[in-house]
Amino acid sequence: YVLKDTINAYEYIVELVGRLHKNTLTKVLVIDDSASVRAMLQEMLRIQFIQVVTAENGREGITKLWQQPDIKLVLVDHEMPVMDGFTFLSTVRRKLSKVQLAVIGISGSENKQLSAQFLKMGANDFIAKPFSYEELACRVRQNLEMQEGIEAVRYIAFHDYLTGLLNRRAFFEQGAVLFNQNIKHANPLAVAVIDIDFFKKINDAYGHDAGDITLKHFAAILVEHFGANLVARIGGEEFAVLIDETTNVEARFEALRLHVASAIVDFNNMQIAYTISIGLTQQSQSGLNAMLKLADTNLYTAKNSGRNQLVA
Ligand code: GH3
Ligand code: MG
Ligand code: MG
Ligand code: MG
Ligand code: MG
Repeated sequence: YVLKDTINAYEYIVELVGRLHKNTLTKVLVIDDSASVRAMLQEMLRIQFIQVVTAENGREGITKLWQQPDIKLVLVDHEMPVMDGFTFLSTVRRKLSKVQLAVIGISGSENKQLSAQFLKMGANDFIAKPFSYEELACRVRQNLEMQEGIEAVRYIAFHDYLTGLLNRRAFFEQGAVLFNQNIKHANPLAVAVIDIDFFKKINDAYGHDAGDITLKHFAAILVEHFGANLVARIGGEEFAVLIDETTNVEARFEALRLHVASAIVDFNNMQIAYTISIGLTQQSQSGLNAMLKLADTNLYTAKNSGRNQLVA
């Protein structure tokens, strides 16, 4: 009875925590033609606070996967009617890499080649039946942790630590993708390069920390105005925006400039005022770099014409 009560209490906690964290629970897809295997795997994962989605064959698995892009990991059987594990895997890998989705193959077959085949076809890992609860838990954990680690590294690689904006690398990579998509559909684009005026003087007069706060302050204003677009910190006090529409763009950047010019940064009893210069172009070019060059030329003109202005 003591054991039973303990199990009941544990189950209750699992249920409760599961319900509380419904939205943040890691989602795993289990694909197996056997209802009892699905039920067993579901139970084993559920007590690890994992949200389980199930499918009876590869085809159903594919459908669920495309419908639920928040699925982080798939446990897939080998032999199944309609679509087997290998076909499922090769279909998935045409769209999602090992880094984007972890797939663990499972099979009870005597054929020892299966594990190697699964791995060669792009599985992240393989579990042979019969397996212990411990082994399943460890392998699932390990693969999920690896995904999380890669995700964290990717975030760091593409974001600026100080402002949280996209960094220069992300701007050029994501910008090129956006640029090519829009060129294909003949959509007009706008590119702006924004530079804080006399930023060196802010550092000199108020200190480097105040300079950092000013950069964060500007980044927040920039997101307020252009958060729906591709916004990045591409240099020390230089920012870039790529917009895939051209209505009112000049007026919107002018509003940004005026907002900054009338704002005050409050830091350690210092009131810091600053301005920005903006180089904007809406002239279609063969590539993102060419557009940036035009925007840069306009920025240079803005700087040489007295700063705190927009040149388009
Ligand atoms: P201009 O109006 O011509 O742009 O003048 P400026 O002083 O803004 O330009 P300059 O290129 O001479 O100086 C930029 C300064 O920005 C130099 C550098 O020390 C500072 N800077 C670059 N990155 C950071 C940062 O992350 N934090 C702080 N506090 N300063 C930075
Ligand atoms: Mg099977
Ligand atoms: Mg500057
Ligand atoms: Mg400069
Ligand atoms: Mg600069």
